[in-house]
Order: sequence, then structure tokens, then C-alpha cells
Amino acid sequence: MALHLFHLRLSLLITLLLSCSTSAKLKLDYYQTSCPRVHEIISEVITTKQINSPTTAAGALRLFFHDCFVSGCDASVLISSNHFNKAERGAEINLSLPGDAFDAIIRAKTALELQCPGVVSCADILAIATRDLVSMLGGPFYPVRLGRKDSLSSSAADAESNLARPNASIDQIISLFASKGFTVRELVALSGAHTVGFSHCQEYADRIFHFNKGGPLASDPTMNPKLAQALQKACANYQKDPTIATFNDIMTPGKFDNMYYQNLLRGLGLLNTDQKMAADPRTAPLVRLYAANQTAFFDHFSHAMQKLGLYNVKTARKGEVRRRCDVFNNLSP
Ligand code: HEM
Ligand SMILES: *[C@@H]1O[C@H](CO)[C@@H](O)[C@H](O)[C@H]1NC(C)=O
Ligand SMILES: *[C@@H]1O[C@H](CO)[C@@H](O)[C@H](O)[C@H]1NC(C)=O
Ligand SMILES: CC(=O)N[C@H]1CO[C@H](CO)[C@@H](O)[C@@H]1O
Repeated sequence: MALHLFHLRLSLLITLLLSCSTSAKLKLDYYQTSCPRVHEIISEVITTKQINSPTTAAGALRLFFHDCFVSGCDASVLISSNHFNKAERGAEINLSLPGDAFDAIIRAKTALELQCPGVVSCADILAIATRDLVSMLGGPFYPVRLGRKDSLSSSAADAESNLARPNASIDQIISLFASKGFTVRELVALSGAHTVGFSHCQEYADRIFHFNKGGPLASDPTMNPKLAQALQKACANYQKDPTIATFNDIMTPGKFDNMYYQNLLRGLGLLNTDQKMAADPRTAPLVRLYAANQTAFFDHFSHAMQKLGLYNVKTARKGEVRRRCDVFNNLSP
């Protein structure tokens, strides 16, 4: 019995030490000697990419969230599927993860490999690029600690079970975030990411067509009727053309601001989960706070993004620095 207890304590201690050392190993100046120009190189590549393809920023932000929530921020989301393994990217929920964001990371990696080969992890590149792109859109600039290793595995099944869909309830979303140590405040602040980017019609079609088994144009009464009409027009053909997408934030689509929350207060949210956040008593006060005070939103968003960026990171031998972001080193030529 005593031995048992001792064993338990010892393993608890080891777990505590391990989890402390994981975040302690991430440092702002991790590449100071090994790749001193890391920030400039990433920023140059990302800026050019964003100017040529303005959808890159929102894509990268979503990619970063999906990477971190599925088995930690370890670039597992960048791995391509092959005959032997259906990777995270292959998961159905990933179908819409945009190519421009992948391309931006691959380009940054190529540039970095020329200057400091084998040094900068893909997970760190994604974290830095996301921060840079958010601030390029007018959002907050926050510090990004570095030293993440890239994962040694990637699985589509993990993606399905760790991400929420717009038909989830607020209860389900709150528990998903809580299961990863994120508070309701962090959930609401991170959801402000929907102030940029697109959603495909199929993600909200059940709110604008045949709502509650009603007629063809029956729409969700919590959606502003003018928005519902506009979306019904835009999405009229979506079953034939599933690539049709509309702006998440119809007021200031390309700007990272607090308009997402202001929209929710007027019934201008696209996704069911977003709109419900403005009604649920646990989340509504935060929606109102961020709608009224962009500084509070930016503060909380910055903190939550830094925390997201530390979620389940791998250091030391738990991972590798990939030579190519889309393949594990032991499989690359
Ligand atoms: C809380 C649960 C969440 C749900 C159910 C959800 C769901 C979705 C859905 C369905 C889309 C549309 C995808 C498409 O049609 O291509 C989307 C887009 C997006 N999501 Fe979320 N999301 C959630 C949280 C987050 C968080 C926490 C972030 C980032 C911190 C985020 C960032 C984004 C971005 C930036 C886009 C636009 C992507 C683009 O334009 O390429 N989402 N989300
Ligand atoms: C949500 O939608 C997905 C398909 O997009 C479906 O598989 C799932 O069963 C739905 N969940 C709920 C709770 O309705
Ligand atoms: C907005 O939020 C910031 C940061 O939390 C706070 O310092 C400021 O006092 C708030 N402004 C108003 C008008 O409430
Ligand atoms: C952007 C991206 O890589 N999307 C992938 C999502 O999954 C499908 C199905 O495997 C791939 O074909 C896409 O390339």
C-alpha cells in the first residue's frame, strides 16, 4: 500500500515536472543564435503571400486553431495523407482548410531552410505566421514563445473528435474547451476569430433553408431576416456548387476587429454556434463586453492565443524539426 502511494506520488511529481518543463522550454528568443533572422524571414514571405492572396490570414488562423486543438500545436495538421495513413488534413472537417495558408507555411519553411537548415519547426512557423497575419489585418500583436517540435504522427480520427461543428450546443462547446483547460471567457474571446474569413453555405444552410422542417425559405428567427434573404440568394445553388462561401463578418470582412460581437447582438451571425453565444447566459455577457470594448477583446484574445499556442506542445525527443512541413522526416526522400 505504502509502496503504491509512493509510486503514485512519484509519477505525479514526474508529470508535474514534465508539464512545467514543457512550457518553460519555450522561449521568446529560442532561435536567437540558431536562426537570428527567423522573424524577418517569416514576415517577408507571409506579407507577400497575404498581399497576393488576401484569404491567407483567416486560413492560417483557422489552421493554427485546428492544429493546436487536435493533439497540440505540433504541425500535425500540415501532414499530407498517404495510402497508409489518413492524416488530420484528410479529415472531412478539414475539407475546407484553405490551401493558401498551407502554401504560406510551406513557402516560409523553404526560405528558412536556405538560411538555417533543419532548425525552425513547422509548428513554430505556423504560430509566428498566424500572429503576424492577425496583426496585419488590424488585430493585436502578442508575443509568441518558441521551441515547439513537430509531431511524429497525424490522424484524421483525432480531428473529428477534438473539433466542434456549428450544430453543436453551447454546452458541448463549453465542455470541449474545458476538457482542454480553456475557460468560457477564452472560448468567447477565441471565437472572435470569426471576425475574418469565410464559411461555406453548407455550414449554415439549415438556418436559411427549411428551418425547423419549414418551407424552402423558412429561416432561423434568431437570424436577421435581411441577412437570411441575402444568404438565401448567395447560397441558392450551394448543393450543386459546394464551394460557394460567404464572409463570416458581413460588415468588415477583412478587418480583425470586434465587429463579430456587434454582429451577434443584431442577429448577424452566420454559424448557429456563434449566434447562440449571444443568447446563452454563460457567454452573452462576454459577447456584450467585447462588442462594447475592443480593447478588452484584444487583451483577452491575445492572452488566449498565447495559451492556445502552448497547448500540448512537444519538446525535446517528443518530436522533430521536420525538413518538409507536409511529411515526417523518416518518410521524406
Ligand atoms: C467554438 C467552436 C468553433 C466552431 C464550431 C467553428 C466552426 C467554423 C466553421 C464551420 C467555419 C467555416 C469553415 C468553412 O466553411 O470553410 C469556420 C471558419 C473559421 N474559423 Fe472557426 N469555429 C470555432 C472556433 C474557432 C476558433 C477558436 C478559431 C480561432 C482562434 C476559429 C477560426 C476560424 C477562422 C479564422 C475561420 C475562417 C477560415 C477561412 O476563411 O478560411 N474558429 N469555423
Ligand atoms: C452535426 O452534423 C454532422 C454532419 O455535419 C453530423 O454527423 C452530426 O451527427 C451532427 N450532430 C448533431 C448533434 O446533430
Ligand atoms: C475596456 O477594456 C480595457 C481593458 O480591459 C479597460 O482598461 C478599459 O477601462 C475598458 N474601457 C471601458 C470604456 O470600459
Ligand atoms: C487544404 C487541404 O489539404 N485539404 C485537404 C482536406 O482533405 C481532403 C481529402 O483528403 C484533401 O483532398 C484536401 O487536400
